[in-house]
Amino acid sequence: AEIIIATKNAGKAKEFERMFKPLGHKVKTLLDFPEIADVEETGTTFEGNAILKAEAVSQLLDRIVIADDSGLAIDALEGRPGIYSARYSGAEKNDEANMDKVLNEMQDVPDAKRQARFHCALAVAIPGEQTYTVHGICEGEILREKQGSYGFGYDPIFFCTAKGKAMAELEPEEKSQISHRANALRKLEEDLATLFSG
Ligand code: ITT
Repeated sequence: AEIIIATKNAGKAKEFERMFKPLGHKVKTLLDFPEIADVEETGTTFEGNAILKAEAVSQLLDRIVIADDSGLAIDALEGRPGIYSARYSGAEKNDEANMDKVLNEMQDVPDAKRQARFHCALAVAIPGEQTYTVHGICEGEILREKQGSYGFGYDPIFFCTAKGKAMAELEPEEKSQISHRANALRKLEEDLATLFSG
């Protein structure tokens, strides 16, 4: 079936397409619905923001909609950038500037204290039913410089423990095995088979 993901982030969109394909689903995102305005992310948690995005778009389209709210939490920065990951460096969404800000803030943090993790909350909004969420994480460390060119966002400065490489050095299919997004989606697989059967 066709699954709608309430995201305007092209990097997320590509990953969802890749992950849903083997499950037999096609993905549409807000990049396919340019008339739908940005939803204000006024929540205080990944879950809260994912619910806001999923419900807003589900109401507009009267369809089942999944939203992804995600980000990077760095221990030495008390969990920042966290829910502010997309705009950490300022008003504009700018991956390079965001990474530069993190590298700068992490400059004096020793190797032993560079632990971080990606979070992904997925919200499923179903017309007439209660919205629910699942959550996935991916553990790693903040590198001292950018490495690799795959992926998006903070991938070049994130050393992925599970793979022993920078996230941006992983081929897309490798990232889709171990990412926070993949770990969250795995928890939805059975539900999706039921929700979108036929
Ligand atoms: P939508 O709300 O339209 O989905 P967004 O980019 O604004 O797009 P978020 O508010 O969830 O989405 O912010 C997520 C940010 O966290 C994203 O912009 C990246 O900077 C970072 N991020 C999330 N997942 C990531 C990943 O797999 N790799 C690298 N960075 C990631």
